[in-house]
Amino acid sequence: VKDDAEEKKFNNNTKDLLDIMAFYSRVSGSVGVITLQNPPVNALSAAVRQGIVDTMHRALSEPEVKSVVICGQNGKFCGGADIREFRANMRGPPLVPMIHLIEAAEKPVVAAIEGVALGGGLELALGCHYRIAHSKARLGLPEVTLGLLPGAGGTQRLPRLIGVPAALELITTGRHATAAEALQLGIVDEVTDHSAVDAAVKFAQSVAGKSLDARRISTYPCPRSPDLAEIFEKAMQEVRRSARGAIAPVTCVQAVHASVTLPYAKGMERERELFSTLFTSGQAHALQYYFFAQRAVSRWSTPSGARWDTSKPRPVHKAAVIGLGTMGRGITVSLAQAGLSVVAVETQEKQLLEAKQAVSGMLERSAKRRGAPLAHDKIKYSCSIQAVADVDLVIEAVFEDMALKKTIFQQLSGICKPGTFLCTNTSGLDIDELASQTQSPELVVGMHFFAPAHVMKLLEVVYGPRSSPEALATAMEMGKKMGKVSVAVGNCRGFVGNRMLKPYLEQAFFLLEEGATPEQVDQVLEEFGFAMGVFKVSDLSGLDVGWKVRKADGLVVPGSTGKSARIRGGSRYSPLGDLLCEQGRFGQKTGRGWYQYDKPGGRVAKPDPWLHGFLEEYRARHGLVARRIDHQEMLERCLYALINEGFQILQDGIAAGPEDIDVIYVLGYGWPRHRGGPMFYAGLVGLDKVLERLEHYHQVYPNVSGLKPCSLIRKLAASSSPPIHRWREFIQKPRSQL
Ligand code: TC6
Repeated sequence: VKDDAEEKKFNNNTKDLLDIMAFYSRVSGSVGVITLQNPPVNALSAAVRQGIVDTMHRALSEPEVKSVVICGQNGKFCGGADIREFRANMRGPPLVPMIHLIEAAEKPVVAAIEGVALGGGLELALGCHYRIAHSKARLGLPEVTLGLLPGAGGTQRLPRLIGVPAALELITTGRHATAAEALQLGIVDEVTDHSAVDAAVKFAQSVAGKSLDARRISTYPCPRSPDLAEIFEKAMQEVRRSARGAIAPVTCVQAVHASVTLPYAKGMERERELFSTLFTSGQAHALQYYFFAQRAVSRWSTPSGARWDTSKPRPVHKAAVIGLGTMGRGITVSLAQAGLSVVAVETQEKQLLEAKQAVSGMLERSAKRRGAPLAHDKIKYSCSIQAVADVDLVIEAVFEDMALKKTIFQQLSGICKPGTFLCTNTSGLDIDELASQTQSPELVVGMHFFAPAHVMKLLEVVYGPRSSPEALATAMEMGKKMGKVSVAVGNCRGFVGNRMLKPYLEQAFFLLEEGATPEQVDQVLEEFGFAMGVFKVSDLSGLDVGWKVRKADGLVVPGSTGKSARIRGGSRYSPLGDLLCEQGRFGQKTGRGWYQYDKPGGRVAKPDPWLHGFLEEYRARHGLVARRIDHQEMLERCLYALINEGFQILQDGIAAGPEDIDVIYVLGYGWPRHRGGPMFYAGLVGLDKVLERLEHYHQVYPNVSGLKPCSLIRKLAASSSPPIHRWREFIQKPRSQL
């Protein structure tokens, strides 16, 4: 129910802002120019929409004005609807009639597209009669990535303009097209290397007074071909396969289908109907939360009060990578592609040669596939660690072995020029222990890359208790330069990602002991939306990795029997992973693990009867009676144990906020993006419900510490489960660490 006084106040405010949100001017006497003004991306907020409507009316009513240009300030046409408004009461003129007003105009309207025309921004341009783009502009309908469909006529106009197959591809992937591609597809009429606004004004003058009958896309018939039914069937199969449970891509196909089967007006009704369903869905909420979370993590802070806006990064021109195994190679490629000079060090000549060839191949492949720069000449290879003497930053990427890493840090501390940042690509070792090997511990930080390092977007930047804010800021900035999403995390065993993985994996092992198979557990997780279940991932990354860590921790006791075999330090322990490794089953690389593969290095996982027999024998040996475990229990135990650890991490101050954890899980661990991340998911399920289930499982399994609800989740649930953006208020500030 609208509050009249409030509405009036809003309208007055909007009126005050009109000149700011859509600026009107007259150019060359006869062209009305409407400039969207809403930094940073000229999103179509209520005030901008109001501004467009008002200035359009003005342009149409002024007899001197013969044509109109719509553009955006600061070289950006428009980034689409204002996503921040989606969760508030929608006000101001709606987008669809606003675009109709433009399309129906009797004076030609030309869109001058610079920077971006995305989502509602492109839909606005499609309502114009002509489109001129700058050669560097990017155009697209990315609504699907926000759990929506292009609901301002995009699903009805784009297929009419460029045909069904191309429209389907752009709408269901949400990808951005370059101006050159947009020209080739027929989305824009002209591309210029100079000012698109100047070109559009000239163009507008040239078309003034011409008939617009053939320029209104909504009046076009949708291009038809005899294989349309097949095209839709294939598109539907493809989105169902790749969407992993996301509903928006499927709904996008349905909306485009309406453009072919229904007249325009009816198609628009169908678009609105489908849009409304998506708009209120939990998935749209999750994806929009994730959009802002991914941007929020760059505004990092630490418990000691160091912050992104008060800590200055130092420029890095030359970097070094020590150790050219799989990770070191990927990091070298990323650094070189970011334009840095790189010294790549591997002490064994043969390995160095192999690495050089591999890195060249990786550079060539990513140049071919993703248009990345061919940066061979940026890299200098060396067998000697002395070669790093003049670099600004070193990333050590040798084996995950503390003794070896310590030796290297001692060497680096002596070799490098003063002030060189020393970073380690460890996935969980103590940063402080490494820092203590150097003369300047404040220059040491962790940079935890994910394999393959030149492809994966995530970087955990780990600050130790003595890392300086400048070192942290520099590593964060380096990540950004490499095209990564960097998340600052505190120093603890496994940091954020791997620390949360531990209780999750533990539950998966326990489920096998109690009667499940790896296939059943994986199926439940894949149905939830994970790209791969926990056992398939484990086979892919190698079972020996965790085994090595457990051995170093003294958890592996070969040949142990009886009750003690399944207890460590008073807590339940499953030796199943250790037993598989003892059999030489390391996963894909040995052709056997939790599944079997046709050969070592094979990728297609098949159920292994040997493993099923092994599990039966194991249960019999330990007096365990297999039971049928339902899907709900499997899912809850795996996910809630992981989420519980996430709350503990927040409470310990290792992650600054839930957004940091969610971004790490989506980008690094295959958590389905349309579920927002584990912490968002917990909020969506309801913290009281998650707490109740954890309490239940902890009662059933009192010796599993991972199921004991953390005090933060209790505190939040007791405070009526506040929305996720308020959780930080409930986290007690730990004592200063930096
Ligand atoms: C739609 O149009 C639906 C239509 C149908 C309706 C019926 N709204 O990414 P950056 C903020 S759905 C609000 O760091 P870049 C962003 O949060 C929309 N805010 O910059 C950030 O704020 P912060 C379809 C937005 O240069 C700041 O702007 N459109 C919006 O790396 C800078 O952003 C899209 O999906 C927005 N639409 O990339 C496009 N866009 O500084 C979404 C950005 O407070 N946007 N912000 O953190 C993008 O993909 C990128 O922002 C970009 C610019 C490519 C436009």
